[in-house]
Parts: sequence; structure tokens; C-alpha cells
Amino acid sequence: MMASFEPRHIIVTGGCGFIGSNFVRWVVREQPDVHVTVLDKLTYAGNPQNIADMPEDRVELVVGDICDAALVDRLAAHADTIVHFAAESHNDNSIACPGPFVQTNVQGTFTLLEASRAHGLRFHHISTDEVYGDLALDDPARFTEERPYHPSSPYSSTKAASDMLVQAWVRTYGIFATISNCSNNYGPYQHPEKFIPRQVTGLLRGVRPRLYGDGLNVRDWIHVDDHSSAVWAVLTRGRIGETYLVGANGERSNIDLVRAILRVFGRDEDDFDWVRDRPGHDRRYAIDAGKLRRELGWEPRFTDFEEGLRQTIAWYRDHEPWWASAREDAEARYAEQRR
Ligand code: NAD
Ligand code: TDX
Repeated sequence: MMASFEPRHIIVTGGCGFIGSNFVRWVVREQPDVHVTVLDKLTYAGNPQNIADMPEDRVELVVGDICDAALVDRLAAHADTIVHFAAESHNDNSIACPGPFVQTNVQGTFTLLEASRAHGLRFHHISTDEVYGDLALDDPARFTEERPYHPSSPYSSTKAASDMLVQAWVRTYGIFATISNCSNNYGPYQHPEKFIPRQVTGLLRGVRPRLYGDGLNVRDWIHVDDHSSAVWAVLTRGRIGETYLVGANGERSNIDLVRAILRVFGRDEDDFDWVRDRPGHDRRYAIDAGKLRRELGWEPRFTDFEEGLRQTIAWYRDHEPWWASAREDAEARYAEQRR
């Protein structure tokens, strides 16, 4: 077993978003000696309520932009680690308006890398399986770390660019960085623009689910807490300069998933609408997480997807004030895209 790294003071970028806030909650619960500074711009996707109940002596929130080099440098002087979640994260938005994706995902990652270099920080970069493009439905292959990058959307191409900046900063400047590329996350605090929360909050409002294209596109689902434990494994025990794919064998077609959601609501399985497809819509993602499992001994805990889905639906049922206005705004954006 390799020597392990013990973070003491982590800057979590994007810690008021879906995965970042779940990671902060996970760290506070599982790692009692770690202090967290959240750096978040509070875009439409960031909500300070997501971490408002965290203990003040463990978690502080700095509202600011990861592209602000002076601010990032000031924070980096008092930390030993950056875990970088902040991004523009939604494919449909990236198609409608790509500019903020280039700015935050590429320029923002550059800014954080420069601060990590200047202060000798450990840097962990959160990325996506979408950098590999897509697989055919009948392809027996799954993504591995060796697969060439082939991103399809403005979102995934900016994530691919940011991964490559990290790789170059490791090789050229010798910074202490790792990358993880994860499949589709689900769980509490996910923005109602995304697939599962959109359909669930819609059903809670009496609106039928909306399926893009033929509904046969496949996504590989993982519970957000399993993503957090994988990030922790890579951060503390991963090899510097390496990429680790994160996934939990959760492949499902969108139509099967919509039907599973409808079943939980006791509704007819065909109670959904077809809508206009997403341009460039990736067909299938599938992750082989063998390297993470073999090298770092990581295992997912949420192996019963139906149960994880029921818990997630219950969370949205119980948190209507959390999602109500975000859902309205997201639906206004979808109406412009006729989706
Ligand atoms: P999200 O959209 O829910 O949250 C993003 C957060 O980043 C928000 O709190 C937002 O305010 C903040 N942010 C955006 N621009 C910023 C800026 N310029 N400066 C500071 N903060 C800024 O996203 P998410 O779904 O939680 O995704 C988090 C990360 O995980 C992203 O890097 C994404 O690419 C990656 N990822 C997501 C998934 C998924 O299924 N959601 C899967 C794999 C990887
Ligand atoms: O209303 C919908 N109907 C529908 O059929 C929505 C919102 C989506 N879809 C489809 C598109 C995708 O095939 O469902 C699938 C999932 O869509 P999203 O939730 O938008 O996720 P995806 O595009 O797969 O990207 C997600 O996973 C990878 C995250 O948003 C990314 O940040 C992450 O990198």
C-alpha cells in the first residue's frame, strides 16, 4: 500500500452545488479532523442552503469566482488541498449558451492550477465520463482510463480541456494532482434541471415526465455518496498524475428510468411525453471502474438502485421549498429550447 496523504484544510470549489455540497457533508460526517473552505460563485446552480447546517468551526463559505486569481491565491495560502468541483455542468445550457462553460471550466481550472503550483497544494480535479464521447448501444465495451478523448458537447469539450490542463501541469510543473472521471450522479440536492429531479419534481407538480429523442440513450448511474467516497480514496491514496474512472455498474436507458420513477409514484408506465431530442445527444456511457477498485480497494455502498431512487424521490417530496423556484427557472429555460 502506498503512503497516504492526510488533508487538513481543503478548499472545495463548487461546494454549494449538487456533488460539491454532498462531498462537504460527507467529509464533515466521515473525516473529523478536516477543515473545509467552500469557494462558490453561487450561480443559478449554487445554493448556500445546501451547507447551511454544517458546523461553523468545520466549514466556511467564501462567495467568489474561481477565475478570480487574487482571491484564489489568498485562499490557497491557508490551505493544503483543493478539491475542484466548480463548473458549469448542464449539457442543454452549454448548447444554448457555451460562453460561461469555456470561462468557468477552462479559465477557472487554469486559475486553480496556478495557485496550486504557487503554493504546493495537493489538487484533485473532478471530471466526467463524457470526455470519452459515447458508445453504441450494442458495443460490449465500457470506458477505461486508456480510451482516447472524444467529447461531443460544449460542456464535455470544456471538461476535456480542463482535464488536459491538469495533465500538462503535472508533467511540466510537477504539481501534485489527480483526476477522477465519474458517471451520472443521483441523490439529494441535485438541481431540478437534471433528468431525475426534473421528472420527480414534475410529477410532484402533476406534470408528465419528458423524454428526449427515442428514450433509448443509456446513462450509468451512481449515488452521489459513492462518488464522494471514491474522491476521498483518490485524494488520499491515489497516485499523483493518474486518472481514475468512477462508476458503479448502473447502466440504464432513460425510458427504463422514467418507468421506474413512474412506478414509485404509482402511475401508469406510459404516462410520459416525448420531446425534441438534444442536438449531438450522446447515446451511451458505461464505466469500467476496475482500476479504482483494484488499486484503492474502493467499493460502492449503494448497490440497490431502486432503493436509492426511492430515497431520492422521498427527499424531493420532503424538500419542496428547496426546489420550487429553481424548477420554475429551469422550466422557463427548457421552454425556450422547446424541451
Ligand atoms: P452543479 O451545477 O450542481 O454545481 C456547480 C457549482 O459550481 C455551483 O454551486 C455553482 O455555483 C458553482 N460555480 C459555477 N461556476 C463557478 C465559478 N466560476 N466560480 C465558483 N463557483 C462556481 O454541478 P454538479 O452536478 O454538482 O457537478 C459538480 C462537478 O462534477 C462538475 O465539475 C461536473 O463536471 C462534475 N460531474 C458531474 C456529474 C453529474 O452527474 N452531475 C458527473 C460527473 C462529473
Ligand atoms: O428532461 C429530460 N429528458 C431527457 O430525456 C432531461 C433533462 C434529460 N433527458 C436525457 C438526456 C440524457 O440522455 O436524460 C439523460 C440525462 O440527462 P442529464 O441529467 O442532463 O445528464 P447528462 O447530459 O447525461 O450529464 C450528466 O452526467 C454527466 C451531468 O449533467 C453532467 O454534469 C455529468 O458530467
